[in-house]
Amino acid sequence: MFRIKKIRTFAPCMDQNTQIKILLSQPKEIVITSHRNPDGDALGSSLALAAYLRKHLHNVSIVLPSEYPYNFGWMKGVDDIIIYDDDPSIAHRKIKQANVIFALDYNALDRVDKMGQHITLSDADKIMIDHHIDPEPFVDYMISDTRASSTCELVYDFIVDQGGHADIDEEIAEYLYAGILTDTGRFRHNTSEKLFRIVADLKHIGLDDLRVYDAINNSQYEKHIRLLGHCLNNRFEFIPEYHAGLIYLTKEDYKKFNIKRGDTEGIVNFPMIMKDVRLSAFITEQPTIVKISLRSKGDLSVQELARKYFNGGGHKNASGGYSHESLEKTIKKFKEALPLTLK
Ligand SMILES: [Mn+2]
Repeated sequence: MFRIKKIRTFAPCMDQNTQIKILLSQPKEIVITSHRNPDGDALGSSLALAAYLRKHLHNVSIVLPSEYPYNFGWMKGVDDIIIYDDDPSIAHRKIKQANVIFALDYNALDRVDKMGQHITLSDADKIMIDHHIDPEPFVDYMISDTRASSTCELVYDFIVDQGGHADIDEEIAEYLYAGILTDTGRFRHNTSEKLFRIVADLKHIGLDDLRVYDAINNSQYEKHIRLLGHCLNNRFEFIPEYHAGLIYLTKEDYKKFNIKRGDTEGIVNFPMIMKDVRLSAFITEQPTIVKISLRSKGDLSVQELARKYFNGGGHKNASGGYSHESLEKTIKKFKEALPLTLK
């Protein structure tokens, strides 16, 4: 799947940013891609980068593998995103025509499903901007930093490195903030001094942060509140000896509450509001797999737990994975892994 990098005509000593700058110095056909089940960071980084590149007269399309959650429908330009699941032929054509393809907020082609094969076959120059561990080298240029809170933070850096700080307007600031806000769990993990300086700069530019917060978070419907109540009252387990909280959802729950993509966003964080909880898991029975989301407080890392036991990974305080076993077995496995994680 990995291909040999094209032989470049640029001087070998030229740094990556300068090479990308030269690449983008003429208007190009650009496709921005991000991962399946796009979240605030995938959407925010894609829309921000698209808006920036359009200011430099590039023809930009955003192509995502699957639909975005309802609470991002307010974002300007989100309706113009091409969804591979809905329009595979248009998505394919756009990828085929592209001179430059950006891969945002994902580190491996299996995160974009069938779109991956089109990206592999494309001759376009490929640029990854991402913050997940162990990126696969399917791109020509890799901007990968696992210390970053979000891909939006890295897109901010990218625009600045390209000399485009003056291009960051209120709209771009809003997109970037949406990704930063969601990927840090509303500034509860992966924050840094640098990140707060970026946010301060976005505010200086004219960001209406409270409007973005409301649009994303205070936008739930009655069924979400009922579902949350069900999770906390009937599906929550506290494991005091390991300071762990667990919420799970069965296939029947999905049917009963008519749970759609994005409806369970943030539920993993609720056990964390308990004083005695240091680690939280949200385990859901999906059609073919069982998904697990993990959160932790402070120095306690859930990255290893996700990687070792659940084919996943992520960040110190926010990771995730999946299992091909039953819901019951996955819950059992999680509980058995706790003493090994917390030792
Ligand atoms: Mn992200």
